[in-house]
Amino acid sequence: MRTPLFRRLAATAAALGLTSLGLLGAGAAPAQAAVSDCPTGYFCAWANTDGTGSMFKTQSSKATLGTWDNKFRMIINRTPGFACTFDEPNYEDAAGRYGNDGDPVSIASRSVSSVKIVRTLRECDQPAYPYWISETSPTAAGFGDMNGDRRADVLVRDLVGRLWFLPGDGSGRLVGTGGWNAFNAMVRHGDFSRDNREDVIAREASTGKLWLYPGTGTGGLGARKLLGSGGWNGMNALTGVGDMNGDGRADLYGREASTGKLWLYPGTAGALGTRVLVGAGGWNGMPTIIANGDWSGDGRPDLVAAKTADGMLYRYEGTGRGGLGAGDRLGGGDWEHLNGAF
Ligand SMILES: [Ca+2]
Ligand SMILES: [Ca+2]
Ligand SMILES: [Ca+2]
Ligand SMILES: [Ca+2]
Repeated sequence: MRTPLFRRLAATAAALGLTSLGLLGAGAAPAQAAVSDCPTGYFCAWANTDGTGSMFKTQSSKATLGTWDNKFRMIINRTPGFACTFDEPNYEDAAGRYGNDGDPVSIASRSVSSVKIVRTLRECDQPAYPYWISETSPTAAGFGDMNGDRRADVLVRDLVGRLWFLPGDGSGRLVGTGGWNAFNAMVRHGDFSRDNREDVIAREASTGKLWLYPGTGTGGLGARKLLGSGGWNGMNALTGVGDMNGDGRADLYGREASTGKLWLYPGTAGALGTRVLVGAGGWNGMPTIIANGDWSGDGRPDLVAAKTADGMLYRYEGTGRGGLGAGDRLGGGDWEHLNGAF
């Protein structure tokens, strides 16, 4: 026979040496309540605040609640993410947001009519990805265009390690279902597999390995290929810059944390060749290094960096042979307060 939730709580409290039920929290639902009744991965609800009677449960969002309409009085969220309740059907009129901390709670609203089950909190009332709009480029090979529609695209990783492709029309598409939080550096801007499609390079935090994720040409990424077998955690900046040495293959710049040296890793046939020293030192004084294509208009990609010492932004013109010219001050100031720009 099912033991009423509150009685079970009282028994638990007694076992823990809590002599007063008041210690369980007046008004709030007691901790450790019907956890065992609600399966892992589910959102559950009861029509009363003592956890007795039948239990509602779901693993996915429900736009309407049928016989449970306006009946929720106590809930527990055991999904991997968040549960959002709404006072109207179809996720209208937000009522509450609940994390998965393991405790059942009595809820304030007595008129819940829909419930959304999501991975990140922002999805209670927004898409999982930010809003991104870009204009059509006048040239065919628009910078940062992963799907060949001449609009610059954005890839974003969310808090739970999913990867989203934002094509520049305000929409978003899931291109990585999870696991992307295993990477502590992700680099774009370059076709490393040489199929005219922009790729992604990612560094695995636990191993220091460098992986190539070839772009599919539609915003997604294909099966990965090992580019570097280890040691890449010794770099405190990795920047995809396009073709710096003029051989038609995209290259990578890496800044060595221990020396402040800047290295060019030339792209070869789907791999990286022997590195070449580009900057003998001092690059650790540049908290922000931006590879944004050709700034000077000579068709060769350049590098832009901010110096901590004076807070100014400098353009380092690509020589076309892998090297960089002397820095030209672009003007502006206060860049020393930033440690990243993309
Ligand atoms: Ca595009
Ligand atoms: Ca490619
Ligand atoms: Ca190259
Ligand atoms: Ca240039």
